Amino acid sequence: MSDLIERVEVLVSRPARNYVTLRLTTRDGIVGLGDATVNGRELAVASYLRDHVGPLLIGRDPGRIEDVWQYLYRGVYWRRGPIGMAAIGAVDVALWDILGKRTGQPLYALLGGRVRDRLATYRHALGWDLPALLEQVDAHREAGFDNIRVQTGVPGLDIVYGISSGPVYEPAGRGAAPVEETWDTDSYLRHIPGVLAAVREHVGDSVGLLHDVHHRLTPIQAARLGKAVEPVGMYWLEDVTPAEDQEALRLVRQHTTTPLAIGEVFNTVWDCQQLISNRLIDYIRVAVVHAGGISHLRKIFALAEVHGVQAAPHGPSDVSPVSLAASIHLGIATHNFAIQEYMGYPDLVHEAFPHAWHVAEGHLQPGDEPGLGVSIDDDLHNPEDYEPAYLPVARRRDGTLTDW
Ligand code: KDG
Ligand code: MG
Repeated sequence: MSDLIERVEVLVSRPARNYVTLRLTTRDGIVGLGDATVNGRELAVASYLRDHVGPLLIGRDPGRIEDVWQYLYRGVYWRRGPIGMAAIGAVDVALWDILGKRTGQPLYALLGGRVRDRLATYRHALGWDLPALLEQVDAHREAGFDNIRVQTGVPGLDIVYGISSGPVYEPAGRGAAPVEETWDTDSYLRHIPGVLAAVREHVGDSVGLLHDVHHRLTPIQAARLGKAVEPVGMYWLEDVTPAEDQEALRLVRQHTTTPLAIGEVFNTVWDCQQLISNRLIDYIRVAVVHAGGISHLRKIFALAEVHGVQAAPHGPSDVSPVSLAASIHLGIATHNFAIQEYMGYPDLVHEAFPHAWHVAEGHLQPGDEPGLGVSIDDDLHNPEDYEPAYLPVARRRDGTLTDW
């Protein structure tokens, strides 16, 4: 049969930053793309795809998307986890891309069609101090964005999550080992409510303000923060506690009405089943790339819909334009999809992955090309460019390791 999968390629490349991209080609020349980037563990997922998954795909029917998902998930016995689920996710997205191209339809049409005219997004504003932060907030407002994530420096700390010396933030540092940062929760908790209140005062009521705590607080500290910022009227506080302790959020919830978002490090519906079904969160942040692709995200979002939880996927620069495309198509076709993070990319990344998705009037649009609407410029995906790059680690002032 001419439509079976004939070629499986795993591209590890560095157009400005590391990405792992899966390219499947059918015998009749249809190409499907998937993103398998796991920041700081790129070669592990590349090997998983090349050595264990790729050989199983040759000669398979790309139209059996759900069956391939189940085969790669149930057939492996060692289930879940970021590496395996990113690999499965990449295959799943590539198969949806092939289906779109074979039928000549943009992916959102195959996912049920538009439920909204445009997709809300949020951008990042970062500044060491309040004037620098407000400058970036104003720039996003002027560019038409209504929802802004605000991250700022903490007095006494040299490096803080979400902040960089330049305007573009890249969490992964180049080099053979992670950068070590010092973290001080008390200083952070003393400082951040005042910053968020000052930003609210500056922008007025109509702007959605988001803040990422990056897993750093104990449940009672998170509860205190949630209460302290209630007058600010946050869109959400993200990742207030370490993500694997689902019960922690029950305690936070009992103390505050500030909306809670979590889930960028979750890989399956089973990682967030309790959080969703017990209504302990307001937004689920799972990403196409890290939680098993479009097929699995649809299941997570369906569970969330039943429980009044909204979808708000992760979208930093390490989620490639391929995954972002998948998320935007899903978002335009999913009723309980609230907002898509869009951190933005260096120019070279846009050139390396030419894409139909785009920003229009402060919102995201998927474009109308068949499938994902993303291609690859092979000249910008040179395997020799790959360089080890790790996410930082953090230690408290006494030297104990803490969540980064
Ligand atoms: O690879 C890790 C980053 O993607 C993460 O630190 C970004 O927390 C993040 C966010 O919300 O975008
Ligand atoms: Mg985050």
